[in-house]
Amino acid sequence: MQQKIIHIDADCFYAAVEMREQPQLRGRPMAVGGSSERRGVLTTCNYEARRFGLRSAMSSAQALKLCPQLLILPIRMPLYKEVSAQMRNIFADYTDLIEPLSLDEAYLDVSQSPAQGGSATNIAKEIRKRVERNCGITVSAGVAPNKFLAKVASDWNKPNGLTVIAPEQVEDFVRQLDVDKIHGVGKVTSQKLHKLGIYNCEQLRQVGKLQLSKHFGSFGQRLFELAHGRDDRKVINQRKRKSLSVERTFDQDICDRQMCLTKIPELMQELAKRLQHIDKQKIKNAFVKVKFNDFNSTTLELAGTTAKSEDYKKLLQQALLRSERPVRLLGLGVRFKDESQQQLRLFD
Ligand code: TTP
Ligand code: MG
Repeated sequence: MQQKIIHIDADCFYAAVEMREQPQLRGRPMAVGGSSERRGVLTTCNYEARRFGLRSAMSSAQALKLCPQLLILPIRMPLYKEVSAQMRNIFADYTDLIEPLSLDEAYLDVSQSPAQGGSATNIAKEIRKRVERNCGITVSAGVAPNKFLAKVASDWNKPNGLTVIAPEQVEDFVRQLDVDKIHGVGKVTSQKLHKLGIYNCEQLRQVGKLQLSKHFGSFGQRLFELAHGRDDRKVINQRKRKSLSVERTFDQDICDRQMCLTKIPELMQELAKRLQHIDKQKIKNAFVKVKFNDFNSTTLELAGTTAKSEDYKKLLQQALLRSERPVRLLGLGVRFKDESQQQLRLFD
């Protein structure tokens, strides 16, 4: 059966999260990394900085030489992990088949997804919109019949781009594709290919499987397949979704406990929307999550409920007693019954 794969990759991820936190950084070259005094390197930089030739893994000292006005911010992993989890939460609304490659990158197999009338392109559009609205960063997406092409596609119109390679476009797309765009073709292979006069996939095809194997071993065979746009790797299944939650990170941390409680109705509304297609019988319990401004978080659960407003109020009141610190994030969610366990019980 025809696969529909979406590959998502956030744009200058760590830098984008920092720009979201401090909007005054937008429009000027900035990076995230270690300081030049300590022989640090850039983890990434925004697109303004890339115009100066700056790249991930470049030493901070070298970067400052190329771009003296560069601002280098320290790395804040907990923050990036939080945004990554929020992104995955959005992906999980469309499919259980999600394969994360890193914090900011994932493959989604939406072949069976009923969302958007089954249109992978419209699912990708909706995901891009929702990530931008909820996480304050942009992601680029590629839609294609397999993993290889979806990844090439997400990179095609970066930043903030969407590229779709429909099955009938694969042939034309792949013929003109630069061999350097193939994942796994690094500097060495690329130079070797260029020496053989091979720059694009059309030329790669003409060389033939046998010659390619001779020069590149088993990778040569793979190159031949990819040059035809063929890739049968599956998206490696993530565990089945065990919970669904909505959460809000506040622009300003909230000190007032009463004020936190007033946030419940709007979160409830969002939760209800997300739960509309889900059988309420599957819900096992309700939980709240509170993250304090020191990034410590706590969750509190209530079993045997269908997630009512009063339940969340009670849970939240209790959870808020666990720290005196201002509140950074609030979440409401439900956990689902384990269906495999239910199945087993039937046979007991
Ligand atoms: P990438 O997706 O490779 O890069 P990016 O998101 O910063 O930029 P692009 O728009 O080109 O996708 O990596 C994701 C994050 O991983 C990146 O923001 C920082 C981190 N990272 C490192 O820490 N070291 C590295 O060498 C690279 C490449 C990334
Ligand atoms: Mg990225």
